[in-house]
Amino acid sequence: MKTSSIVPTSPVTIVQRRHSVVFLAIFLAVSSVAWDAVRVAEAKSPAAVFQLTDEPGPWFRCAKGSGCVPAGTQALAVVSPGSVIKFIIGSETETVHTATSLLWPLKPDMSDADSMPFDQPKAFRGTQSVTLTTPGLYVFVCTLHPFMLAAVIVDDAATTGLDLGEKLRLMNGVTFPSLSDLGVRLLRAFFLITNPANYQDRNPATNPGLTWTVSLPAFPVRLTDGTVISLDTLSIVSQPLGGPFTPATSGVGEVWVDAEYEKTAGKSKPGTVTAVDVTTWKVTKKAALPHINMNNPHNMWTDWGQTVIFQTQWFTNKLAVFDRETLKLLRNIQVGHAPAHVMTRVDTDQVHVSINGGDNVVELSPLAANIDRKIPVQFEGEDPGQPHGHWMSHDGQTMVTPNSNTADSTLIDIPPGTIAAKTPTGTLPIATGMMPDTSKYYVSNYVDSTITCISIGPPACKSGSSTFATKTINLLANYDPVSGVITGPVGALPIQTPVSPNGKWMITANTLTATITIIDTATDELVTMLPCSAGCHGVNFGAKQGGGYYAYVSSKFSNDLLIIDPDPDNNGDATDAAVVGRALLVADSGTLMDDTPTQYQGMGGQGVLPIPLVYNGWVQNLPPFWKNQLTPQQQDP
Ligand SMILES: [Cu+2]
Repeated sequence: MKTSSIVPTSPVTIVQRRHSVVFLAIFLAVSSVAWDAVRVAEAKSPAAVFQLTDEPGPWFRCAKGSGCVPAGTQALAVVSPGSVIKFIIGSETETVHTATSLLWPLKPDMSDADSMPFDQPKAFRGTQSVTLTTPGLYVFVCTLHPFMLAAVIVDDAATTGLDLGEKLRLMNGVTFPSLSDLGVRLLRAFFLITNPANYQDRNPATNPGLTWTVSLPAFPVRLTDGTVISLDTLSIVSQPLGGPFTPATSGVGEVWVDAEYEKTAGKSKPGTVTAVDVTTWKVTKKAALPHINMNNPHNMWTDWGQTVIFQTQWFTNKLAVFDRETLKLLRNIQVGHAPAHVMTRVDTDQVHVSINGGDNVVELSPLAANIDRKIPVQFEGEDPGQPHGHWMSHDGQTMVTPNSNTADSTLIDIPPGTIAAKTPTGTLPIATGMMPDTSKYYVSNYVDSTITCISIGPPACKSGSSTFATKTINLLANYDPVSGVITGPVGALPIQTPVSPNGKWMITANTLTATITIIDTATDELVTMLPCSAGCHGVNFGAKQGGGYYAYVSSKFSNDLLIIDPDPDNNGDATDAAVVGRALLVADSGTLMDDTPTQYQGMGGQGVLPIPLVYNGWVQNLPPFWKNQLTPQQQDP
């Protein structure tokens, strides 16, 4: 097959490839015997092999095969109909993943493309293959780590431009024209996410003009109604970026942020844990833990004394524990595949780690010295829930999990470790937030762009003057996916969604729209939206000096931390919420470090942990040193 050696890198080579595909089609038309031989050959040698990695950008690295197309991204393949695509989860990653169809084309009769949807019953190590025949754009995602993306374009050689498909369908069933605002946003997002050269550098020292470019390749693509455009016309060119600025009022303590993609000299795997002093807004500490090759640090919590950082390594099976002051490693304990989030239990100081690649939450003894229990999130015989961002109640009695694999949420009675309730959610539930009185909790549904409100006791989810056991809040209600018209607060692909310590607001980081949405828990309605950075991801609340709270927001494809004041005039109403500061996550000469940053500095913002902990239940346990820095109201929310 002549096509196997041609790798399109520019429109010119695309055309060359097209000619050879046409030639191949003619050749095959005269020989069905040859066609069979080709099918056998394809089955043996896939048109594209995606190697799953722990490396920022090429998480699905198109490793070999005729289809791999270098286009800034290394996660794109262009293949002919009938091609076999292979996914390998092996030596280049330390944990389990999935290769799941996130998006696929529809046939003219509006039915799904052949072989779609494509998924596995649970996260795995090994290989999976899928044969793609229907022309159009396919995007594959890991449902554990949803920034891991691969794209395959199945191109019909008889048409002009690479076929993206007339209409596309998301894994939750939503259908939209490829030529639409949503289609364009998703295309840009793919080339942004999978190519770190497109990330936002907000450091004036390395990006003096503070501009941002997202480059898409100059490939001709065919969209709805046969419209052919060059993909690079969708590029974002030299857009101005906000740089660092400091809030007028200090915070209390420090904020730790997982810069999950930052590379350092002393290890092969990515990720640092970065501390920002919230009175000087400087990076004071950066832990890379090179001696354990810390891999993709994702989420953190601390103990009663605020002395250690519990650090999940999302692309391994381990939880690291290090000293918050000295960065000295205390232990690196095996907990289970793809540990995602960690929180403590206020009554015992035990540590709970969600096992995203499995079926349970691990409970460890104080300071994570030993594993005490594994608490299942599903009933016996059910598919593993693969829980992600759990939340714990103010009294240590209740835990809730968003089960990314089973589109539901589990309410766990912690002392006996039993399931009190399981409630259906939207597609790919990823994080939770809970009211300080344990009356209700919220689940963000990543693919649906919705929030599910779930009552814990009597109905507590508000709709007008009524209360309901559950409620779905649509973060896209004010958005037209075709025209792109926005008529109110909007959030697409929501992630972390904590409730403020005083129970008044829930703040959600939305990764596709780069927006922060705020929901008033008294009405369970959206009240406002604020701009975020690319890949908006993590949120947690810390104390504002003199009273009130700041929400600290991290972003994956940017090197900043946003400081949000949800209620600047302190009247309980969040309609005047504002971005009051932006801190850089890049080390400077005053930063205590255990390794030297080399690449993607401060990038990959995910877990956020303000010290001292100020959530109800945790704040009461603070040592005097921290408690004395809080107002009476902050000490007893
Ligand atoms: Cu993954």
